[in-house]
Amino acid sequence: MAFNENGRIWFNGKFVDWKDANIHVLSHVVHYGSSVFEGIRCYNTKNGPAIFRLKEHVERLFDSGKIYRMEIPYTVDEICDAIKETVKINNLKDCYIRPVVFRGYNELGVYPLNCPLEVVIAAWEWGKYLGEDAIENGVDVGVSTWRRMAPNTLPNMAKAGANYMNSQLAKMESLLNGFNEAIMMDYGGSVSEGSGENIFLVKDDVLYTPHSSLSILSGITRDSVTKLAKNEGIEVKEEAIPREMLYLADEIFMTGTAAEITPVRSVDKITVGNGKRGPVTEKLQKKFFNIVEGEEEDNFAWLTFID
Ligand code: PPE
Repeated sequence: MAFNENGRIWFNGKFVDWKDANIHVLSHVVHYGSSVFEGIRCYNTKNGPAIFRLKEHVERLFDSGKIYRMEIPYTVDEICDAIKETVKINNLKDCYIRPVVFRGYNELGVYPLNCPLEVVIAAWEWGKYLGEDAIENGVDVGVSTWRRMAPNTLPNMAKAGANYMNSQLAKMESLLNGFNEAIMMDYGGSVSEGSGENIFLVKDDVLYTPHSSLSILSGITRDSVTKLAKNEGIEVKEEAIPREMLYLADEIFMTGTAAEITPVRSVDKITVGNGKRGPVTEKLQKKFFNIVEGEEEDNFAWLTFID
């Protein structure tokens, strides 16, 4: 992943040069993690660049803001337009888009409401999140000793910067232990999600994923995969998944905007299935990539074209 530092960033309604998109070190967000953000992908389909599920992402940004009493001074449509403009002005085709809303500079102290809200949209090229061959060959994951946030601690439904301190702990631990990614349990000990992905497993042709009450971010890729699977006649169950199901599953994959659909080939050094991408995973990947690459009809109306 490399930034193109010649790019332009949308900063509170205006485009500024990449190097000028700065904030003060005493901004509230730097000290207390007071931000909410999104990660969105734009794909270079054969009919031109198109953003995947733009409106749903922007609506989730506003939902995250609402939880933290952040009144974003733009409409959903204005942010959608600004995102399209950001891709366009930077001449990007395949890219990752990062809108972020945060509490800026005025005073310090935990109480945030006297600090101004700042809204920023940046975009850059970001290849495969978990490695170039991960989509085909899968990744090795470890169950983290860190759990996902318990209810009444930090709201998992908000995609808040502060949540990613938890993700960082799990990610560092997993990489230092020789894995590619972590899977965290929820406070009750059942499977929750990865540091930046939701998780699915296949057992006897049924697709399982942790229910939204199990400390997950309600992923938009998760929702897309669920819809694709149902459309293919695959049964999908959202429920509590015990840890040991990870060892017994026929197939496991992780989903996220950055990670897309990435197979898991081992958990805690126990091989998943036969250690290769399974048929259900492959089928769903194919459907997903066909849609985002424009090879197949966009029947779900998931794509917003830039031009
Ligand atoms: N759970 C977490 C904790 C998470 O961060 C993501 C996305 C998901 C689930 C999947 O959500 P969705 O993208 O709507 O399908 N993680 C974002 C940030 C990754 C990063 O390293 O930064 C992403 O994939 O954009």
